[in-house]
Amino acid sequence: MDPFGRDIDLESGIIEGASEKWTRYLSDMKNMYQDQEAVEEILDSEDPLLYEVYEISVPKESGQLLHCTTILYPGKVGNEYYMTKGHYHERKDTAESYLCLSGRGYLLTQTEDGDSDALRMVPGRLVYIPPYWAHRTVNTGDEPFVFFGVYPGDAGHDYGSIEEIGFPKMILEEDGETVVRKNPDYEV
Ligand code: S6P
Ligand code: ZN
Repeated sequence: MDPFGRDIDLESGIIEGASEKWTRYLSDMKNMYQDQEAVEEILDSEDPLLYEVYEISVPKESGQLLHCTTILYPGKVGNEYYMTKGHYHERKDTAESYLCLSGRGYLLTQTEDGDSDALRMVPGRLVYIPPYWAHRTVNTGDEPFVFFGVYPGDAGHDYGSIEEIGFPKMILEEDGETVVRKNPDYEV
């Protein structure tokens, strides 16, 4: 393959040109929110789009780098903000960097040993996800939360354990404030 360039709109996160795009709706991750009554109530009337991911197409091979933007929309399910599903990389020894382009939110991380963290993300802030750390993002603002990510081509995604146990920390709105709370349902 030859070197190439792509244009990324730093506000909207849209990548022009030959990129792949995929989307996730509330129905795709309805069991991952704590307030299941709130989930059912929303799904009775609509199935909101939670986020879109644009990915620049390169071979998913060792030595390549994948580049993507995520556009995570604002909203809540009960008092829990819209979030991504979250994953480990299938090849667990692969890292990832996120650069926040617009909006605001949090990066939640965890390891299989039970370590966890919550890092704030604002435009211009880079967060680094070392190998072996699962990662999820949360939109705590009123605007789309947009970030750019770079990770190894052969990293892959492992959603399995996150779908079952979630993350140790959750980001909630309480009395108009954004708070980081321990996930009461989290068990290793
Ligand atoms: C890929 C990278 C992001 C996420 C995206 C959606 O390694 O971390 O592109 O895929 O933010 O999150 P998720 O957890 O649904 O893949
Ligand atoms: Zn990742």
